Amino acid sequence: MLTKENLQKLAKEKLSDYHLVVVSNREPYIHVIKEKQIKCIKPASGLVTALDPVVKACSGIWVAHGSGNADKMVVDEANTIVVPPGVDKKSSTYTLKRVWMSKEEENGYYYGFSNRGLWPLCHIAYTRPIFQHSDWMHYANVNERFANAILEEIKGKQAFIFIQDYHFALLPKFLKEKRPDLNVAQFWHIPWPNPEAFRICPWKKEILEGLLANDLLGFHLRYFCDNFLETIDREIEARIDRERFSIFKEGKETLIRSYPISVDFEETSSLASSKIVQKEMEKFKEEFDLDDKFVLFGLDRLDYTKGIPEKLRAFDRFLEKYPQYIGKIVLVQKGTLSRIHIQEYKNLNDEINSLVEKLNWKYSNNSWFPVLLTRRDLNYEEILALYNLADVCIVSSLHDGMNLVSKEFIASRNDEDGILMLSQFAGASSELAEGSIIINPYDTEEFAEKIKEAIEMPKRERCKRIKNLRQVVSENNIYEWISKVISDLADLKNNYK
Ligand code: GDG
Repeated sequence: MLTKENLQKLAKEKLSDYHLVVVSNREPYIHVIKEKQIKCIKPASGLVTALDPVVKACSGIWVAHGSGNADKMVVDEANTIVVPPGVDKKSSTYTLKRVWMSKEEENGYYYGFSNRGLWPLCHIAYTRPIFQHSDWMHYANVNERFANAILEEIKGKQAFIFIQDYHFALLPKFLKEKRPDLNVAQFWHIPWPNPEAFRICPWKKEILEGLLANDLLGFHLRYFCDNFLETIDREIEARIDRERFSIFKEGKETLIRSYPISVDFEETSSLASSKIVQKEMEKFKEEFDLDDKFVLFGLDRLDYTKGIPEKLRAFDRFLEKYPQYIGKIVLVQKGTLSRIHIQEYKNLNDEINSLVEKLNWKYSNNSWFPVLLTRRDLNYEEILALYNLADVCIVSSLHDGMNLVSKEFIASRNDEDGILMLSQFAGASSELAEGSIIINPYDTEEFAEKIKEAIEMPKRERCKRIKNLRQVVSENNIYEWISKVISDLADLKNNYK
């Protein structure tokens, strides 16, 4: 099993004479004003967990949108700050460079083209993408601004640029136009759809050409890589080399590879056994009155791709069919509010509220309610506590690049108990099918039956399943993910020499 320490060594060896630059929309450290003081927050994110130690080991640079309300107050004239704050060893710090944008730009680039356009385009969840010319213009401008910020920071030196996600489809091209010698890789964290779905995008050619400026382009699954190759085949003039799994456009090669992302298994597992998590479990048990009840648990951003209404409908059907469970089971659903400026997300929020209200009205008796929906911010310890209180963790995504919740749940269950119900449309199902209960969230009847199967499964069978799953996740942890990307990047560097 690859550890954080091995990974740091590997990154240092392989990337030593190059600057490592990570680019993402969200920053790894955010400065905010709280109680009249400037505080630095490290957002809970799998990506930050994985990349932070690597960027530290290489004393690299991280370029991201400065979104905190105190971000501007702490940077120097180049808009940079050394992070994490308060650490003075050079080998344990890196430079965070912040890129600014106005509300209007953020609305066009982030809420607009990225999340009203590309997000629904890439997820087959039957939410129609909205393409607006002004959003596209902001998207292109912001991508160019990121390119300029990166070039300014590396100052003509050799560098590996590792770009995260769909917010930056044009960035590789802007970089390569000015610095063709840079090594540029990008990881697309969401699905790549089939060519039929992708072809409606008015700027499809620009997006594909932007992405083909990468030397390496990664997706979670081989299936998404296949879709990407098919899309290229249909939409632009380029040669596809199916043996090398790469694309040649005007003599330039882009390797297409799959790297299934994961979690920090060891850290999650050891934190899950800590006293603080035990305490949180006791608190939740009391607050939610969970003793002697079957607990179903869901943790999702409130996003229409996550299948939350489908989960509620299946639970409704389950209670309808099996009333003997009334009063003996609860569904605890944590829903993190997300992208709430977008109308579809507001509608989803309303739909979920009304479904929960309907279910609770229909089945409640005395002080028991079947659904406990909470939106309050939870820290990771609280999340681990809820994973450990769950008899069943339900991931019912309609379409999901990977889904880290499923892997975190598995990593947290040191007691080797608990069932994962996993949508066949989550990328994670390609690794975790054996051991979890696979569902089709669109099939309410079958979903309801599988809830019954899950809660009635004998303990021996449950243990056998989760043991297998823990083996899979511990072997393919987050450090494996990033080390594979780094090794492939380093091979590219050798090709360039
Ligand atoms: C995208 C792709 C892909 C949630 N609520 C709280 C909280 N979380 C954390 C979870 C988990 C993460 O958020 C959610 O990750 P997912 O992978 O499930 O989903 P997306 O946000 O849609 O991520 C996805 C991922 O990128 C990585 O490539 O797997 O397919 O859509 O880590 O624990 N964390 C805390 N409080 C909360 O209330 N601390």
